[in-house]
Amino acid sequence: MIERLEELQQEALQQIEKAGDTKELEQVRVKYLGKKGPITEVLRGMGQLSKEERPVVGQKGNEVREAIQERLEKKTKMLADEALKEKLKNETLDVTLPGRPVQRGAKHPLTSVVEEIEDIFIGMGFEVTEGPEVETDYYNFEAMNLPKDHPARDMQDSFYVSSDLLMRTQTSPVQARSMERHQGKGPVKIICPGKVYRRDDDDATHSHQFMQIEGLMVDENIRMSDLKGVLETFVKEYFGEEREIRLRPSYFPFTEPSAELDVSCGICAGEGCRICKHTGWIEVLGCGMVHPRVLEMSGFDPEIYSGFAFGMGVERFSLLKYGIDDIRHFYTNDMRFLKQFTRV
Ligand code: 2NL
Repeated sequence: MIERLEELQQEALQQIEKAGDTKELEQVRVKYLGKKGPITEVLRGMGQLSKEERPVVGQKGNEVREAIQERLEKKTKMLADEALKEKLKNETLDVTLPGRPVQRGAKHPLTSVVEEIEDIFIGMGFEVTEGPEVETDYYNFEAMNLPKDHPARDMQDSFYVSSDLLMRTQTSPVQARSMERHQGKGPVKIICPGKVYRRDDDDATHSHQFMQIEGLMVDENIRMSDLKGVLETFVKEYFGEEREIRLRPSYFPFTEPSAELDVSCGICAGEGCRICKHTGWIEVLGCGMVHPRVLEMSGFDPEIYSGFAFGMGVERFSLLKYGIDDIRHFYTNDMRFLKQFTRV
């Protein structure tokens, strides 16, 4: 029996040696150490042995079992080590390889200009207010003193979503909503930046979508001189202290009187050049005293309150500041264009 046990040990150890993976090792373990294995079977025959022989064979059985067990554990560990080494080898990282460059984002040139203009007006005590881009006919037109038959309300000129809803054509509705919230009590001192939409064929100077900033100041005793002072401060901060302004009479349905604001040309300093079309002046925004009907419709008594308002296209300010030649650059998302503004 001792010999048979030694034979089994040899066999088992050889098979452990040959095993290539943990699955094969497990098969060897079940085969030799399992309850139905040959070692158990040999030891079951111990009943026929004499009292003296029994402990000797029993001990041998245990030794064989332990030897197999020990070898199994060693081999298992060895296989695990090998697997780990292989895994690490496949995952080695060459830290000397050059890294992939990180793409840096940049502010869109329109965003920079909007933020800069906002900051100037915030400095004069204005608050920034925003509102929906899809507006009702009432806020977009009616509240701005544009009656139903007004040519500016032509279906051909705006993007209608339904008979009563359209993409706002200016940011004025934000101001009308704000005045309503004030419930007839001043002061109202806000600027409203945002996207506006008009049905227009796109070209170098027109876009069916553009950025507008409108401003509104309503209180008792607001006069044209307040309008002029605020806009002059704005122009000098944005374009430079040396620039002059000029107001020219104009017409808007929502202001009376209305005016266009011109800035002296920064290229020729008023001498006349290509940029100012030889006039010495560049038109930058429209403005005026808020029409009494507009004040009234939004809940302000025009006998007590008065106000001024203005509106400007942001693209124009950006074109002038950065010398961009085509408004379409702002919306075509050409990386070669956008990358030029990484440090602005
Ligand atoms: C332009 C001219 C303008 C206004 C916008 C306005 C707003 C209210 C009341 C009265 Cl709530 N007026 N906005 C006034 C004058 C001109 O925009 O050429 N924009 C691009």
